[in-house]
Amino acid sequence: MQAQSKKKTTIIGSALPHMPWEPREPGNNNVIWRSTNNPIINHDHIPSSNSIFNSAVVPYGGGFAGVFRCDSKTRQMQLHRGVSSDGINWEIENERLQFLPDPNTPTAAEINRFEYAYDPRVVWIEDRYYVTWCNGYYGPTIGVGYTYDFETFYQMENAYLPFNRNGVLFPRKINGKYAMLNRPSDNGHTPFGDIYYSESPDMTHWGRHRFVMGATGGWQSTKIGAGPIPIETTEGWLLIYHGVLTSCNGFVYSFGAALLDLERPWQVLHRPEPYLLAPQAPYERTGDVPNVAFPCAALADADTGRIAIYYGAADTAVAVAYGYVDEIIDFVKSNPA
Ligand code: BMA
Repeated sequence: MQAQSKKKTTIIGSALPHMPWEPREPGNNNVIWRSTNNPIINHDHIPSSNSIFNSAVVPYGGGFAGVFRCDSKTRQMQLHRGVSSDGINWEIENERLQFLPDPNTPTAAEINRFEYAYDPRVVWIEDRYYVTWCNGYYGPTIGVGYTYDFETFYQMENAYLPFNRNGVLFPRKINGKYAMLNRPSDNGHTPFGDIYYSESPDMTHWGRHRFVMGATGGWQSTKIGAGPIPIETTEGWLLIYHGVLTSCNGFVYSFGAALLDLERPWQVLHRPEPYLLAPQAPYERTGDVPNVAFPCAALADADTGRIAIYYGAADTAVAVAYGYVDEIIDFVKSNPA
């Protein structure tokens, strides 16, 4: 493995020279490595929070913006907005964000009510930032909304019937349709779960569902779910996803990577057996839910191939890990499933 050097560039996207970054420490031979600032957001970062974890960030303006999962001191699961100049130090609003009904969706007001909201993803598509999240509507399903400015957020129709989690949009239309990975589930802690692909002409009606990949063995033997927005590369969509195993003490959440076909993303090109990161740091092992590393966002610099993965640690705090896209792709390709 190459140390900290720029290799071939494979990300199809924009340069992001100001993204957060720390070089791999000498002697660390892992494909990705943790920030020395972890956890970058602690559980009590805002006065109202019990915990802040599985959260989504994107480049915005000259800096970054995000939608954060902040569980309140009543243990309500909520979304909060935040901004940062460096991607590490965040100003998160103390009050939860409240979606307005999308004025372009005539029926949006009918479902614009708050039950709970968690595990957001955010992506820029065409002209706005779309937010998807696990939305309480008689059980968990995928909420869909958007914002132009991270101040006003509009809520559209839910994408699916309950129960579904981990709705993750692709950053562009595929074959002329919006595309979303998702994970049908149950109303509880779901002892199963495979990743599916769905498409939509209008961000409202979702269909033509395709199986992408399922739970297999080891760290991903119980269930899997898409993590950050897939990263487009010349080798395919780089999908970072979480995998869960069931130990005698409960679920253990790690994350790994796979490559999906660019125009038919339900076709898996490569999927290695080993994980990229398992909960082994103290802040991943200990917290409100021990042994959880749950990625929801990634920043990528197309110029240098650097990637920063944002993940929730032990359902308590937000952490970051770094890597090079080319090394991650080499890892994905050289470890056949
Ligand atoms: C999942 C979701 C995640 C959470 C994980 C571990 O079902 O609720 O938000 O991080 O469980 O508790």
